[in-house]
Amino acid sequence: MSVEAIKFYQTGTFTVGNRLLAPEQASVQSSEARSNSLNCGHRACQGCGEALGARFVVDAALRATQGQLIAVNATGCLEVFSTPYPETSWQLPWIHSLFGNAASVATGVAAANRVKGREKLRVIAQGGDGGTTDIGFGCLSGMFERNDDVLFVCYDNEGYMNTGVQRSSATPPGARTATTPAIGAEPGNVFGQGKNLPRIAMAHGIPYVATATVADLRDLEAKVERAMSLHGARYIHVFVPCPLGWGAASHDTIRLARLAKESGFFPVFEAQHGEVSRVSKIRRRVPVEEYLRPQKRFAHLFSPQPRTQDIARLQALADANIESFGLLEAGEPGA
Ligand SMILES: Cc1ncc(C[n+]2csc(CCOP(=O)(O)OP(=O)(O)O)c2C)c(N)n1
Ligand code: SF4
Ligand SMILES: [Mg+2]
Repeated sequence: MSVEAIKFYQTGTFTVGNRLLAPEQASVQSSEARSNSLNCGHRACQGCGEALGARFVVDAALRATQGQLIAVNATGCLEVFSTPYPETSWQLPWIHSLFGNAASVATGVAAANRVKGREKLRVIAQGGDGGTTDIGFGCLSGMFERNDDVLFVCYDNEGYMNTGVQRSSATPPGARTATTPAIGAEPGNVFGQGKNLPRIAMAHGIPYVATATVADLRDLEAKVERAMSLHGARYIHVFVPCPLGWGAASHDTIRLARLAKESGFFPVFEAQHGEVSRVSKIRRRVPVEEYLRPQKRFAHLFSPQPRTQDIARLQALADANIESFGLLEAGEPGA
């Protein structure tokens, strides 16, 4: 499948697109037949990366399945802002699970479809990083281990945003959250290594694991399409900036996602049956500082005095990703 980056032909409008390309190369969003799965009227904050990511993911999954799709949604921002009872912004069959059991509910939906002989009906489960890396982790691991026919999508905004920005196991070191305040000798998140869910998913040997960001939406769509062309347990981890929780400008969502990728802080790759099969190379390497500075959750690393050791620690995480995933083009310094 050839994939063209999404082009914004008319800056300043909502026109997103690739309309001038052949239909098979055009993005899902540029198609008149797009399903608008997550409709207007939802209550996400301005610039919410999660709303953007979910819209692209579910629309792509709907196209890939010719509309034969059921979504299971863990508790979290995505569920809360899209379904204030009795309203909903979803344009597909959608079920709200508990905070921690979206993977199990999705497994049940897939099993029910099988029993009913609805072979074409596919299942997607989605949740935030808290619902995935923390409370939902056991259910998800079980879903992977049984190789249940579900695509699970994690929208990673690095914290429990729905309940007021608490720390999760996906919160980066040093970041300020409501439960890791920027005070004392070690301000911000004191816990260090985090929990690398894509790597853990790969360790289960499942057919497909991918990471993506909302800075490259065509890449995200293509990964969803690839995942839906396969059966068994599949996992996509999408990096989705959260302006409210990160203390970032709402117009910086795409820029921050791009900087996370271009600094190596968030590696973008695909893996099949436990082995990395493709990585998105860094196009213009930037220091991690460029990614950290626009976010108030890292402000204490720069003022009143620069906390050089903490910044160096974050840079070291990015460097380790660059090294282990081979994110630099051959010939680039450090490659
Ligand atoms: C068992 C249980 N504990 C706590 C909660 C409260 N709760 C609902 S959503 C949420 C955090 C969601 O964080 P995340 O999964 O990262 O999604 P986000 O809101 O960041 O998108 C919490 C703590 C709950 N609903 N159920
Ligand atoms: S708090 Fe963050 S994740 Fe939740 S709706 Fe606002 S921007 Fe989106
Ligand atoms: Mg979250």
